[in-house]
Amino acid sequence: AMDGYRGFLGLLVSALLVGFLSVIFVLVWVLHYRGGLAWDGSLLEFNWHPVLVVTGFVFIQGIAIIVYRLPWTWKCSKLLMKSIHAGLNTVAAILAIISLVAAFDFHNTLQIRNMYSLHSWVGLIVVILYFLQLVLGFLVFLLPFAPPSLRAFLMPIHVYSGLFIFGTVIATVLTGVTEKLIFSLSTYSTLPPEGVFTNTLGLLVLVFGALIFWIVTRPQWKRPQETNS
Ligand code: ASC
Repeated sequence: AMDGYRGFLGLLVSALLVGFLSVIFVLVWVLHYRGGLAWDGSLLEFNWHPVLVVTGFVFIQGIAIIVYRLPWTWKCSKLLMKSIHAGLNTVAAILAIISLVAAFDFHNTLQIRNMYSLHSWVGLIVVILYFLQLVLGFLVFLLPFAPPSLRAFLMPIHVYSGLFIFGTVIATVLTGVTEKLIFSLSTYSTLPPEGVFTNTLGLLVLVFGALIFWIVTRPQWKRPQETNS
């Protein structure tokens, strides 16, 4: 049991480190290489898009997925843990919406067409799915009205949908980073420092996803089942 706990802590610290580094990397990317941040319809407003996506939709969603796995929370009430899970996902959802506003607002100001790329299609679909998942999870699992039979039926679907959404977000980040580098870095094909740096950001996000996926799929690290929850 102690061994399992150590293994858990090692992976948790690694995930937090890689997630934190991803946020640092996206900030350095936009602040150092892409001119900074502003809310004025320019490219600097667009820069909020990757920052908010990596911070909220990747990092905060990843933590929200594994909150039930933290052993020191197992004595906390299920309702408290569900509230933290829902709360973190709500913060991530709000940041995701603001990130979309930044991208659309920038397009509209510069009269760039919206919703033509695969990145935009998959990205919009995954934000809509995330909101449906959030509202359904709130109604069924957090509010006290749903019968246990409905909860039991929907739980595997909620778990599957959550991991599918998280994986799709990471895939969408990789297409978005690629798009942005091809649009804005004319020397991308010569492997300049910004290309290496931003490719590394993409790898960090992928590794963060791999760590969260590993942690959440270990049956021995699940919160022990309450007899009545
Ligand atoms: C809940 C809750 C659980 C699951 C379970 C579904 O709301 O606290 O542990 O749903 O009842 O089988």
